[in-house]
Amino acid sequence: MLIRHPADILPSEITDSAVYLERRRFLAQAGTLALAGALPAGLAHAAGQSLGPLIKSPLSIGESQTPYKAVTTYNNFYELGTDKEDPAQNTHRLKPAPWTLRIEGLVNKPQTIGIEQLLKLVPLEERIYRMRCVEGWSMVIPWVGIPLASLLKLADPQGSAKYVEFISHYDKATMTRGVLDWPYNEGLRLDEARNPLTILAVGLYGEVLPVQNGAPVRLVVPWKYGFKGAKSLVAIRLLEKQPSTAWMKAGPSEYGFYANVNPEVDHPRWSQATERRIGEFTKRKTLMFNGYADQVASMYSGMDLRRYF
Ligand SMILES: Nc1nc2c(c(=O)[nH]1)N[C@H]1C(S)=C(S)[C@@H](COP(=O)(O)O)O[C@H]1N2
Ligand SMILES: [Mo]
Repeated sequence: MLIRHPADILPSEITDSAVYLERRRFLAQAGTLALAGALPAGLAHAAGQSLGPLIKSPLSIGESQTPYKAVTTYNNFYELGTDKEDPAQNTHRLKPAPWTLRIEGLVNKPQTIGIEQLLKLVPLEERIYRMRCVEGWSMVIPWVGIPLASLLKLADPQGSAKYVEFISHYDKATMTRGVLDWPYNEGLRLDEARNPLTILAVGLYGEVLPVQNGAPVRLVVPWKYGFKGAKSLVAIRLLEKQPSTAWMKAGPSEYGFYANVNPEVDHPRWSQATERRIGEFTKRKTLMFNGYADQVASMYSGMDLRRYF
């Protein structure tokens, strides 16, 4: 018979993590449980654990935030199922701890960083970002993250590095087979990767990232369609040439490398001019670069954004 210390049992094993979090929140509000410290050590990196004091970023937007419940139950994470409700129900298929992230390729100082180490690298920031899926829905999510630029600096990219590839975890024993050419991967130009808006997210709503949102660490690029934001990253690779991506391979005419939010360039099968903000009924007009044009448009000056879609 196997007897385990309660600290070794992940909350996702006891109950769905979202339910767990709601219950913990209730307990905290009721004053029966202090937010940090009172939890057993084994829960240190479980979804819902508070990430402590955060820097409030001036890059945050002021629009009303999409409720926690919607952010964590309406997800695209095909490895955990292709319906929006699947990822939250299949969190047991991905174990976010222990976890390491490699930074490799054309760098002078390759890194293998444990998740706990990553959390302490630079002060964590809250970044409230507008997010837009290519399917036509949008959310406002208060991410917790670190600027990707600071991580890249640590690895010291070589002069020949021009692109960055992001590779998600994949385990064919537990995850979806077929659909895409796994592992899920994405890419950015090095200047896009270094843009101050680009972050690696480790949390949302001030707490450790739930599995369905890409635990323990995922990319967030708010001026691009959501598919750029590769989840549950195991490697970041610096390259000389533009990498192909899982979605480009699956549908080259539908999913481009740039993936900049552009209401003037339709998806071949639907218009991209409007979007439905989750929780709202009337559609909104989609904004150029998802509303971040002031911060990012200069990176694309002189480029034909219909060709480089
Ligand atoms: N590994 C991986 N990353 C992924 C996806 C995926 O299927 N697998 N889906 C992408 C898409 S299409 C979107 S819109 C966002 C959704 O992120 P969210 O569910 O956390 O809002 O994740 C992106 N990252
Ligand atoms: Mo998406």
